[in-house]
Amino acid sequence: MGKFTNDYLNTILECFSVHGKTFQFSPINNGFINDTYLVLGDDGPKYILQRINHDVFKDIDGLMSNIHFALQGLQSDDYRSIELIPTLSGTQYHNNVQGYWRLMSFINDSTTYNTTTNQKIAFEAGRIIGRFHQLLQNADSTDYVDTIPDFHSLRLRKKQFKTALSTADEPKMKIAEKTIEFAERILVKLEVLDNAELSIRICHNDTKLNNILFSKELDEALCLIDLDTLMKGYFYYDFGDSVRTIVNTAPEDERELHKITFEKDLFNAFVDGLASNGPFLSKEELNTLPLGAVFMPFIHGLRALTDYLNNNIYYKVAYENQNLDRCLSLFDFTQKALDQVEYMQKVIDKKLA
Ligand code: GN1
Ligand code: MG
Repeated sequence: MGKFTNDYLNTILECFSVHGKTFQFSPINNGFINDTYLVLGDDGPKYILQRINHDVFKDIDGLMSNIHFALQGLQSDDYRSIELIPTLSGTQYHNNVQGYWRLMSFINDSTTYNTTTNQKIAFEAGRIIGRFHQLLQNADSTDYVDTIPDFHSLRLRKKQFKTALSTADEPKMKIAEKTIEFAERILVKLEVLDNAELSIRICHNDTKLNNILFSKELDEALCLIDLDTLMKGYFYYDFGDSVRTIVNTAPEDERELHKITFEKDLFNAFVDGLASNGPFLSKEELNTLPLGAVFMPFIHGLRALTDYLNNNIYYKVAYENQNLDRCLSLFDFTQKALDQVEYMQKVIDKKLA
């Protein structure tokens, strides 16, 4: 059942405008930050209940207001809308001693995938991410709060990594020696991205494949979920985070590194999906995408490595070395993406220019 009992969670639901008396709760355990429950009524899933991680998200009002603005912009016949269910007093979340709770509508007959080998899924993922960006491209960026400032800033992540290096236990440093060397090398290679002149967009910032909702029956992408990190950013963030989880058929903590692959067919299908929205990216943005696909697995790997060195203070871990395993896997894909930078640029120029 997880941390909270059914009875306790039912008392939380009583604070929201919902019909029905008692519900069953089934934890959804694939996130690393929030506590998430599927809320089941008599006739199946009804809502998604989440306790927002306040250690990570300090500005809950800013976060909820970002989501609120984005949901207003993400209105279109070809984009499924998610509803925030207000509390009985009309607020967007409920706060009690256990934290900050919010409730969202569940979209029937939908599903998510952690990985895929299916080109249709890769195409659909590209299509919906492009659509998300088109729908938000005229958003007023001053409406949006930087809820985690510098979330994908390499400068910040490098600084945090260096601090972790200076405080980590010797045995951990020894185990991760080669990995730390790899990190130092890639950090230098990615500096060029900092110099690109790019437009600021409202980004999702966590576009891994399992944050895309698909229709169960037809495998059509419906919308993006998990809007917590929705903030200003560059398109290559969302591009790179998708590539790392769509083009690689192994999960992000895969320990058998030979299973980690850069699947060209899936990459092409994903880019075709983006392109199916018509052109919306500038030449400068297109030029950053291949390195973006190196950048995103790298920055996640670096954050996991930093957290491993810090004794797992940020991510929820299922076992002691999970952060290191995630890092090794993410760095392995980083290298595989780096080997394909020229190839990616060719495909992008052909399909997206
Ligand atoms: C975290 O918990 P989840 O899966 O939504 C993290 C993302 C990472 C992801 C795992 C706020 O998100 O950046 O992509 O783990 N979110 C935050 O790779 O740190
Ligand atoms: Mg997330």
